[in-house]
Amino acid sequence: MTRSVLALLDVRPAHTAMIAERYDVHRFDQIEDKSAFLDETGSKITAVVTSARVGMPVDLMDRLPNLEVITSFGVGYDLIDLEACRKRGVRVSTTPDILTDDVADTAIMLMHATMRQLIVGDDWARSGKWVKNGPMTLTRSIRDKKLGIVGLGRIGQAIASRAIPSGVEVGYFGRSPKAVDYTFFESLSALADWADILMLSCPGGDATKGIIDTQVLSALGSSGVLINIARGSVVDEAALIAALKGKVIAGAGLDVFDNEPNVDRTLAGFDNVVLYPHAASGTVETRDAMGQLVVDNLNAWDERGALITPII
Ligand code: 8YV
Repeated sequence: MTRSVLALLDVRPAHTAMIAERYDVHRFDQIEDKSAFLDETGSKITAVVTSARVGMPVDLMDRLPNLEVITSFGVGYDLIDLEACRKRGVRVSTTPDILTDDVADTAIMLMHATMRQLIVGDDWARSGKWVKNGPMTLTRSIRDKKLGIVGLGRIGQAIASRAIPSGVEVGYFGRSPKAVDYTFFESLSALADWADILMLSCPGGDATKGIIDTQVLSALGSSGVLINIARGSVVDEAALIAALKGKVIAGAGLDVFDNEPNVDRTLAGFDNVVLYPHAASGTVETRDAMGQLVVDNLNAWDERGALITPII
């Protein structure tokens, strides 16, 4: 009996095609009358393919009484209710590790671009301001600065190892101290007060929602910059905008936002903010590897009831 798979999106065309070759795939994002589809076919679905940004709505899971597994494209699982999955005996896989390098590279890129005002400099050279106004304003070196990392997981540690050769000192805040040579801070405010650059690489979800607030931004201070490659939900975006308006902090480099893809227009108006469209893992090489790992997890479940990279 061919397994029926519900794909909530096209993770990668080639990999969706691979899944369709082996399974009876239904592209939920392309079905007009979703409720009628679920009435008729919901009980046949035993696997779901989704992504970090689409997640798995619990009300949809309720319409899939025989769901066994969710294979997600991406490392974040803040949009998958793991407790609801556990209660239903549903297993979950993600695609960790293979995107760590590109995400860490993006974090370093945003850090340099923000500290050295790359976007301002590009405009200065491209627009003729250099001719009209002379040299661009001096920027800040990252050498000898303090990099405070919020969330020293795989990506956070990859960021640290990339930054140290550039002459930064690393400190971090997280659930607990790790066996690393970096300074652990007992509180986020203490880390922000110490840091020149506050780097967000923690998971999204309820536990980290809005933890970067007015108090933390004030602690980071007027020469401090914020870099976010975690989730938009981690930052109180209204507080960030107020801090940028009031020059409470010096700038920000952001890959993730509150209401993606609709970036707040005020945020987009600051020339000391570098914006990137949640593309930290967005390379052909990494997204192909992520797509393949989604396929491999699904096939492993189908063949032997096991997952390669399980979360639960
Ligand atoms: C997504 C991400 O994977 O992996 C994550 O958690 O946030 C991104 O890399 C990508 O945008 C596909 O949803």
